[in-house]
Amino acid sequence: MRGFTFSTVLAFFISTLSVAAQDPGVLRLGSAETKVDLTLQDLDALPQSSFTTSTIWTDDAVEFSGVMLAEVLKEIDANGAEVELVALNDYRVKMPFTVVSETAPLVATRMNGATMAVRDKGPYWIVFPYDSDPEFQTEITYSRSVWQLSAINVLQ
Ligand SMILES: Nc1nc2c(c(=O)[nH]1)N[C@H]1C(S)=C(S)[C@@H](COP(=O)(O)O)O[C@H]1N2
Ligand SMILES: [Mo]
Repeated sequence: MRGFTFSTVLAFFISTLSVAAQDPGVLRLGSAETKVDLTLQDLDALPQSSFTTSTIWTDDAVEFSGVMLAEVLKEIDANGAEVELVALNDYRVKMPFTVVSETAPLVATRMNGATMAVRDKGPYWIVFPYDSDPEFQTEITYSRSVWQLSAINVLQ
């Protein structure tokens, strides 16, 4: 009887967990027309970019590498007024499409060549080349620097 109760409770917890948790390695890309799930393998297959910059989150300058947000958005032919960035903890911020350029921001998949654990702001992190422009050293840009990125939504 006791064994039955324990395994029943265990099975319940396991099924609850698998429903509740989104795989942190999956980046959901969505617009009104399309939804695409991108894995690290998918992101690695897109054109890669990198830059080295200091940040308010790190002691030293670091090299970020990954895929420019502009390149990721091309995957769904995205065009809209705003891009909404969503984190694993449901932190979300909207920014105008005009912020997205060929040089920023980057959907970073690696810091100093290594993938990032969720506890290290990974696996995906929206970063800007902060050192390259005073405009990137502002509260608004910091608020758009979403770590533990889980979804990108294109809004009309
Ligand atoms: N995932 C996630 N990213 C986030 C946030 C957050 O709460 N969760 N806060 C944003 C805001 S509002 C700012 S100003 C910067 C700076 O965060 P920190 O100074 O708390 O490290 O991170 C941004 N990125
Ligand atoms: Mo902020």
